[in-house]
Amino acid sequence: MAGLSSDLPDEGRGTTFVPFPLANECLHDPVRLEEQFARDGLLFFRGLLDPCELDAVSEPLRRALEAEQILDERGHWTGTVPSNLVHRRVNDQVPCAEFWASERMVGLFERFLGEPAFVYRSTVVRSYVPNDPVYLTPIHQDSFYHRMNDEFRTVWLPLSEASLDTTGGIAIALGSHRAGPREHVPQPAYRSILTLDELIPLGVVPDSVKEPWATSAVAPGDVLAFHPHALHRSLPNRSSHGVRLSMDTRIQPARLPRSFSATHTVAEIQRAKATKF
Ligand SMILES: O=C(O)CCC(=O)C(=O)O
Repeated sequence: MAGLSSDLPDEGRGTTFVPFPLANECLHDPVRLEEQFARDGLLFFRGLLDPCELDAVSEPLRRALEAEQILDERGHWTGTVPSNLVHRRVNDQVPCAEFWASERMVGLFERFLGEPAFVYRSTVVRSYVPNDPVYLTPIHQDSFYHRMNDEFRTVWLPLSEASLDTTGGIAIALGSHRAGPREHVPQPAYRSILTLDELIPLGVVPDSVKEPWATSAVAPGDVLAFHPHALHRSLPNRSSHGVRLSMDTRIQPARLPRSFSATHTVAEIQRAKATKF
């Protein structure tokens, strides 16, 4: 029977992190790209996008956060902690689908998969304020939540600067995908960022992770892609006034069948869940 983990959100204190291996040099070499991905379960590209290309999503995001009084006009945190309702309203105001459909992103996705890609509609836009660890994601594998196939990749883009000592970011256990699916158990110290019910997220017990944790300071323009079985988690925001902004979606070969979460936005998925009960 699955155990119940009552750990407080693991703040990563005491954990030693290695940097994400850089994949920039492999971008135009499909064989090396595939080798690196098979070894690490992730591809990290520094400065791959021009930060201006991200304005199409980061400007509406910042405006939505200002309207919700989470950010002030200087882009600093106001001290207001967003509820999951606010997270959802903000998520809805960012034109993610249009951004992913841009020629630049479509070209990148094809390079990552080596074939035409389908982009999941369920993009998650994250705005993590200081000292609010309950909405961070516990250690998990995306394959646990998106089960149609194991051929998808998560694509994660920072929309603000983030690092271990400032606004946090994301950590991935290097090579952890190679051990396949892991047991996920309830993580009662966490809450899901976008669901409106009291659903307790499921995650992997920290002590069971033996692979080295990797993270790097990130900035808009960097691109991270990772394997469905790669163990990963949010890192807490330790800054005084910075809000960590990022967005993530999944891509899969266009030829494969598509799950409900692939073909629906987060808001649509939540509405569908609400009408079932
Ligand atoms: O951005 C984060 O903190 C976590 C992202 C995540 O869990 C995911 O993309 O699956």
